[in-house]
Amino acid sequence: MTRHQRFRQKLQSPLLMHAMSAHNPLAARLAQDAGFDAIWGSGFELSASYAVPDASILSSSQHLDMMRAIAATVDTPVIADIDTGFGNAINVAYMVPQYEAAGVSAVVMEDKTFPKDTSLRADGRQELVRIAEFEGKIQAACAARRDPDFCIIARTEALIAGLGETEALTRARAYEAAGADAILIHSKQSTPDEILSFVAAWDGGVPLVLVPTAYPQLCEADIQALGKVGLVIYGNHAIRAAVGAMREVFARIRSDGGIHGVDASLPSVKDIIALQGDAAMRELERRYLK
Ligand code: SPV
Ligand code: MG
Repeated sequence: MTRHQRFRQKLQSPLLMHAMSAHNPLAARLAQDAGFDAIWGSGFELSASYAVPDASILSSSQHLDMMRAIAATVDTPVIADIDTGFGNAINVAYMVPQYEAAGVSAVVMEDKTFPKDTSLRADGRQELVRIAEFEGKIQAACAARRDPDFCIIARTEALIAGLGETEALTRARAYEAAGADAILIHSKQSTPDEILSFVAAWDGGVPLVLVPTAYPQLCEADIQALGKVGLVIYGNHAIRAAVGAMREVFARIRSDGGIHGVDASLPSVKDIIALQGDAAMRELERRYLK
């Protein structure tokens, strides 16, 4: 079974799939080792790793190159966060085959205007495109894919933009009709109420996708019990874990005046060399360095 087939089958199965964010191949490898079903190629994380806002500042090629590097490193399916599709339906038609060729198994495209602002920013600029315009973008994405198992996930930001559940449902239904394989419904409320209400009202045939960053109390068992959600995405936990760990270690080295206090608690250099694929290189050495 191909990686794309595995992803599609799991997305459509009654079992909830989980995806962990990654901003580089090393983070993706750690997520794979931890047992996540998929890798979330997060635009937020990649932007943060360049220390720029998640506001269409990075180019499509920067994101695409990272997705290619991640997909080449792990066997786990990769879901690429293509933001707004980098323009209109024409841009989408040109971008989707490139993501597919990069080895990713799915793209998530959101119904905001380009350039976007990130969803969870307080008082962010959240403007949505017309429903018909986004339908065209979904249709362009579906028509552009070459492997029928490559998934197109449509994301509505109606709740993020404060437009309410009726608008969110209208959009989600329209996006399913336009060909989306799943609907990502995002919320930045600190309780899951808004999302739970949307899920209860969802009458479509395709699975929902949740990103519970703002309402972390909703755990996988609760989401699985809802029955309509196929995928939960942990959107920024790789970069937040990295930032927290680096801050702590850097501060300790400054306060200790050296690395003696942190050394024993850090992953060893041997561990990092193993993560770099040392076993594979040793095999190449054994075979070919004569
Ligand atoms: C991302 O991780 O880039 C996302 C999820 O799109 S969020 O940042 O919550 O919008
Ligand atoms: Mg994003």
